[in-house]
Amino acid sequence: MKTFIKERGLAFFLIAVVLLWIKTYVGYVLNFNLGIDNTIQKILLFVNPLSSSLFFLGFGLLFKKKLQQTAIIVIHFLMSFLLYANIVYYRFFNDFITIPVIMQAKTNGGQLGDSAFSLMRPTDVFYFIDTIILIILAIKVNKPAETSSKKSFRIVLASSILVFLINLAVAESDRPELLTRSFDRNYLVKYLGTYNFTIYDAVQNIKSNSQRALADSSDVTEVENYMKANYDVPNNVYFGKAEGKNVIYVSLESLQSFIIDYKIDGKEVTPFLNKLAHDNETFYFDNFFHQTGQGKTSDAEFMMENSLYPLAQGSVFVNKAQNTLQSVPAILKSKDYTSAAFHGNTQTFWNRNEMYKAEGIDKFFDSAYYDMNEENTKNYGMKDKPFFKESMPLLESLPQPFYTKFITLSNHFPFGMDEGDTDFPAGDFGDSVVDNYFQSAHYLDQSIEQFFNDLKKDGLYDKSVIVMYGDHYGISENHNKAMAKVLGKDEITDYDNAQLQRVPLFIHAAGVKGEKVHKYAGDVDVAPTILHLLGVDTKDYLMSGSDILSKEHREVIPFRNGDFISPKYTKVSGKYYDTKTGKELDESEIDKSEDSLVKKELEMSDKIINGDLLRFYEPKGFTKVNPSDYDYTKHDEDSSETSTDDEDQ
Ligand code: GP9
Ligand code: MN
Repeated sequence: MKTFIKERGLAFFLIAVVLLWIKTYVGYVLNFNLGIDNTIQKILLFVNPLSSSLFFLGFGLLFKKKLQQTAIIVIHFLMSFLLYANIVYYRFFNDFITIPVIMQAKTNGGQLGDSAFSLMRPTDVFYFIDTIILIILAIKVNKPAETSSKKSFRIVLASSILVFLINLAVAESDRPELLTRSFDRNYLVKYLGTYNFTIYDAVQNIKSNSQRALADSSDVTEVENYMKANYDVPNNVYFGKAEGKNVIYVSLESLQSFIIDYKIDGKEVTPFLNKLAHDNETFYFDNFFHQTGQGKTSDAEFMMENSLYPLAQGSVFVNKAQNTLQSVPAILKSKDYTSAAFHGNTQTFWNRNEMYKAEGIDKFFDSAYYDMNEENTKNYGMKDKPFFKESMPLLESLPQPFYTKFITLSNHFPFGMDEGDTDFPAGDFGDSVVDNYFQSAHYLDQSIEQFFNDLKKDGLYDKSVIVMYGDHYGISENHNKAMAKVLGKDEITDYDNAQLQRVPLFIHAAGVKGEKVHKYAGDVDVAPTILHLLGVDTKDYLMSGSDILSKEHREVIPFRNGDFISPKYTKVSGKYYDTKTGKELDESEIDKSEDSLVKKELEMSDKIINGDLLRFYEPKGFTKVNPSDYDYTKHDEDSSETSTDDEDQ
């Protein structure tokens, strides 16, 4: 260590590190609204620029003499530039620069350059003053190192990696699966910093671009043949029966089917949904399974809108938003539908602001449109009751027919509601997460009832198809002990766990008689079902799903990890069970055709997504989506609601 400190030129390096570190931290605090909500996050925000400063500037030490100082200055400048570019970008978009954004800026010509200039301020000189200080130091004061400092480089590299690993470990403990789930750029920057985020983003892009680059138009033929052979002829009884109606999707956060008709202290947890499950105006599907992967809510949205499986790793919304898609909102454009998404959270979460553009969603009412005061919000954003209330005028302002989706939030892990939000009794199963779930599910149920009443009041109810689905499980396997008590079982086995992936699906189509449907189905099946009800034939589209109301509906439901469930078999972790009895089956007695089908299903969908094959495919009557036609920045004339964003700066 002594020799390390003694080496000539090292003082210069250390000054550069400290300057960049402190400047970056100040830059974060003054410019980014990262939602820091605990001490760990505060500490991480301060520490994270240190490892990057050490790591990148450390490469300067590989050079000799004057070149070493020049290299350090150049790296220092480039990093300052990256920080500053993010700051300017954030001032308008409330988001961070990603590689796809840079590519998009290229195709958009000089537009970004012009608007970037208008976002710069004279005080921004601050972000380059330290680079200037370094230049002056190099010229006037400091003597350059005689030799390249390979040893120092190694020490610096090792310490920067150590600081980074500690940073990452603490970040992961505060936010598990931070890197693999990659939910929000805000989160990545909050925990790891802008520099690490850029590296992360570049790696993700290289990975996905190489698969895309290797694909060509001939690859689409195999997928097309497979999917067209699997197309299910629509059922005459239902085809077109909801033609011209509005479409309202509701994502029921974390709602699992076991909650339907469940009672706590003799009281129904979800009385309103229970009524829908039993009336003869609503289709209720009691063997419907979520098929989401790491992208959770966003994976469910992706399947609902594209009828393709999500990715095996990471979120398709985050990783493939640059793909060409033929999504339901875009398909409905040919029938003059306007589309809109409603969600009381920031628009960057799950990269929705980018993906929705690729899906051709016209409007995105995100947190900027809602009164996000403390009483109205909990963890990620709006509580469901004020969310639906405040959504009504926005919904009513849309031209009809419309395609809309509402993403609810308050029934999200860890489920605890605020005092006064519910008087429903908590469960008593010795696990606070499970116990709270009943209260927040009850609150969600009441919010849906309120929404239905408002739709009835303004006449939209009779003009709409309402589709509601549980987006994914709410209670993970970590709570199996309490779940066994909830279900009155001795234990939750792998087989039980697969059964617990049932989520409720309701379809209420005004004027169409409904019933309880026991057919097995999954997320990818909803899009063809709804399109057929609306009178749009899906035969020309490349979709993985199978219309649930078709007589030919396929009842084998793949899970994203390759397991599956059908009325016959439940396959979990390589073992087969009889779905009816739960009895484990000997592999030799299994008919493997369902297994092969599941593999093929996932493989074909993955080919489309990883190869971005829809760019080579043109369905009849479909107008290609151009994402740059869409803009979700809230401008004042959009609504009279107050916005907390400073997009007008
Ligand atoms: C956040 C919401 C919840 O916007 O979609 O995300 P989840 O963790 O359920 O995917
Ligand atoms: Mn969710």
